[in-house]
Amino acid sequence: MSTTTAPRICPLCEATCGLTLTISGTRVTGVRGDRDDIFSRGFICPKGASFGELDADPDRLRTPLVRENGTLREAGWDEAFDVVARRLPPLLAAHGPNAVGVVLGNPNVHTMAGALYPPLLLGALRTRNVFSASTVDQMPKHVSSGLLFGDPHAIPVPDLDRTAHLLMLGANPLESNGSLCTAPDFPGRLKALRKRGGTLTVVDPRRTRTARLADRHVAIRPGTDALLLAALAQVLFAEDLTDLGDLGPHVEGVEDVAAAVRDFTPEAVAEACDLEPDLIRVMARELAAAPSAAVYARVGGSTVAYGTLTNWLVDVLNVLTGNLDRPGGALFPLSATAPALRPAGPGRGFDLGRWASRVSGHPEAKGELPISVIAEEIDTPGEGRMRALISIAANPVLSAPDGDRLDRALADGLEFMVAIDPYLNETTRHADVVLPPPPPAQSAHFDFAFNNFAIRNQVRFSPAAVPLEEGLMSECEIHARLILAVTDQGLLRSGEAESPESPESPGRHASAVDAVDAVDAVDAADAVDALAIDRTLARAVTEPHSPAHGQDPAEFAARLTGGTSAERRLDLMLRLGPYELTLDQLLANPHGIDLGPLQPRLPRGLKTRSGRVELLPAPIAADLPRLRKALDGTPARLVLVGRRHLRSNNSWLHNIPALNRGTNTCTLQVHPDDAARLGLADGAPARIKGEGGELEAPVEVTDAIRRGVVSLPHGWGHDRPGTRMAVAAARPGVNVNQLLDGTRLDPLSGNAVLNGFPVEVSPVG
Ligand SMILES: Nc1nc2c(c(=O)[nH]1)N[C@H]1C(S)=C(S)[C@@H](COP(=O)(O)OP(=O)(O)OC[C@H]3O[C@@H](n4cnc5c(=O)[nH]c(N)nc54)[C@H](O)[C@@H]3O)O[C@H]1N2
Ligand SMILES: Nc1nc2c(c(=O)[nH]1)N[C@H]1C(S)=C(S)[C@@H](COP(=O)(O)OP(=O)(O)OC[C@H]3O[C@@H](n4cnc5c(=O)[nH]c(N)nc54)[C@H](O)[C@@H]3O)O[C@H]1N2
Ligand code: SF4
Ligand SMILES: [Mo]
Repeated sequence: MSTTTAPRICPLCEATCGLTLTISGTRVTGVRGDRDDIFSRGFICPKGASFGELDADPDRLRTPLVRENGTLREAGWDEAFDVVARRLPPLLAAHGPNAVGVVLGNPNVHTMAGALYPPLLLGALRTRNVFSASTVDQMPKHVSSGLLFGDPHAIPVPDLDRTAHLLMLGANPLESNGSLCTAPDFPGRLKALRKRGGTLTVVDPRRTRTARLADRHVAIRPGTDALLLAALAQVLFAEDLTDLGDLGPHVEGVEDVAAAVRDFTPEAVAEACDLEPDLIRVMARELAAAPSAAVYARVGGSTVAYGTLTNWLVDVLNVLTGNLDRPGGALFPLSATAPALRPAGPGRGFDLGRWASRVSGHPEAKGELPISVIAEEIDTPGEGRMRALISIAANPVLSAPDGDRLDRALADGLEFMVAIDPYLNETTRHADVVLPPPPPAQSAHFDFAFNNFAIRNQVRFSPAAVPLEEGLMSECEIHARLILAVTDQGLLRSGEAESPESPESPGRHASAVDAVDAVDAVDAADAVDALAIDRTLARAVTEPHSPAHGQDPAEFAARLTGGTSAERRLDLMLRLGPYELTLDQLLANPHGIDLGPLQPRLPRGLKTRSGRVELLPAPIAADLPRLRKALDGTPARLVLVGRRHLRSNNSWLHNIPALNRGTNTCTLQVHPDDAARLGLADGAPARIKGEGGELEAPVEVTDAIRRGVVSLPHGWGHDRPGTRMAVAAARPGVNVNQLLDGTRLDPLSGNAVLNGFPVEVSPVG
């Protein structure tokens, strides 16, 4: 058997490391970091190293499943899509577009299919019941950016390699490898920051591996980062330390922010945050004095009660210290597939709450409703009830609050469910049709999403490393055929749709498809992609700042190359992008093309109505009184926070033996003083009670967590029947999200509060 190697970008976290796969025949037999990769330079972590095991997981579905008389059985592809075409369109015809919900999970930002097709699906369906992992993750950042910059996809990232001072809140990149900050070898880059004389401050209720690397660890009380950041801003104003630098002329509302944070003095927030006022002053002065600095917050600053305010304050501080949009500060990446930057000038602005969820009236954000409300939209009777669900790469039974209720709703309340997913898990076991994508080595890869968050502009493409196995279907083809099946191969109505966790998504190029004649099933992707290309080009040729401006669309389309129609869409986006690259150029550079360090770009790209950075947007001002109230509240005695482990990936890598062995990581971390107070012994089981339910988990006594806080990781709870993940089921752990009832949301973004919620803990027995 011949042995070859192939480069492949790792799809398992946001770091997007280049891997070198060793391939024997059609199997991945070895993996190492690609030393020639222009961005990752050989870095690899244990997850990337298990790519081969993941690719060959025997529990991976290799044929579609179709429900018959209550049980799932294997079926052919045509049959599976026929079932969808027979069941879903009549439901929509009878009950209207909102009768179907779409839930898009995290891996959609790690596949080409997940970037290219959901915008088309949503545009065709026109349902308001759109949910994604964004509302258990970074929706507060999108809302903050939408309000500040007019563009929810414009997310500044810390200039990790050049900054002199990094203030990091609620992030643990030594385990997560980074998020909304794509930086292969994040640990090495943090060490390099310190080595060049820079300073790192980590704010986290736990002394994480990242905190241990820092110059200063600030063990804040969970959920109070917005207060700390408001106090930092207050000190900057009070001590006359603000200096907006070159950005000054492009910012409005600075005085309004000064007035808005006036009450949040270090003394006022000290008790709520449980931090010394002097420390807060020192932090503010350091931030102002640093030659360059970046403030950066992630999951612990987002999945909290004041998530949008926290994310807004992060960028307010970057602006006030002159660090937004300058080297060494926080800059906007410019990806090779981003639409060409619009020139400076007033834009359309960003609106929230254009509609609301049916049952609880939660406002939409970025076209999505909170993932926490899926269950109630299914199990609450009445006009407009959700009767069908399309689940793509999502496992909300574990990843969203109150999985038990969602589990029941999926089982009893739906008339039809279809899932695109390689596993039969806690969520997909409820589907009537499961459509499994091929293992990753059989798919081409391009990071449409993460290049928008990369700390260096660069671009890399991996063709499929091994050919598609007999009987499997490419995930692009699956998506395209699903679109045709749910629309009954008929009219795909035109319309804009935004895609989740997928900034600069292809949806903005190819948001709409007009009409599809009945197509031969085999050519579904070709037909859908051809329409997407036509649509995109029809618009691009009329746009003055597009590279296609004034050209003949048919001639432009004829130049596109690529082994598949999805790759031709990629080629189109590259050609229309800011660097005017081509897919051929990417293929000629298998280890990537470096496009240089991040560059300042403002005021270009701003889309606010004023054409400036609007520092105190009205919805933020309206939410600040809620934060002010937190100054006087009595903190809960015990709150829970989450954590991630290097060998995990949300709920779905627990089935890989190499990543799920050794000591149990699904433990409840408790500070020794709390353990003594509550009568908890190391290793003994504890009962944890929250608003949504109770759990039992073994106690891990550790002083790495602050007093008054306990921690349990998420993504566990693999003990439900009817799944097909044997390794995970043998070490199930418990689902931390069962402690929540789904009612705690950040009001502006609809993001679930997953950190800093009250619990009671007691010994078992
Ligand atoms: N190994 C691994 N890597 C992953 C993932 C994974 O599951 N496993 N998931 C991927 C995904 S989807 C994402 S979004 C990223 C997330 O990437 P990160 O945000 O870096 O990851 P977390 O480990 O969730 O870090 C959140 C930190 O916030 C702290 N925290 C909790 N509450 C608060 C609070 O109120 N204030 C402050 N200041 N801190 C708080 C927690 O103790 C924790 O250390 O990781 C990605 N990478
Ligand atoms: N308590 C608590 N809850 C959390 C978090 C937390 O920190 N604390 N973190 C939240 C965050 S940041 C996130 S992003 C969400 C994640 O929430 P989800 O996206 O719902 O959960 P995942 O566990 O990532 O599930 C991914 C699903 O995609 C499937 N999958 C894997 N690869 C592919 C593929 O290539 N194609 C397709 N079609 N499917 C694939 C998997 O089998 C699995 O079913 O969880 C959130 N939940
Ligand atoms: S750090 Fe992330 S991208 Fe890099 S090898 Fe590990 S899982 Fe893959
Ligand atoms: Mo996430």
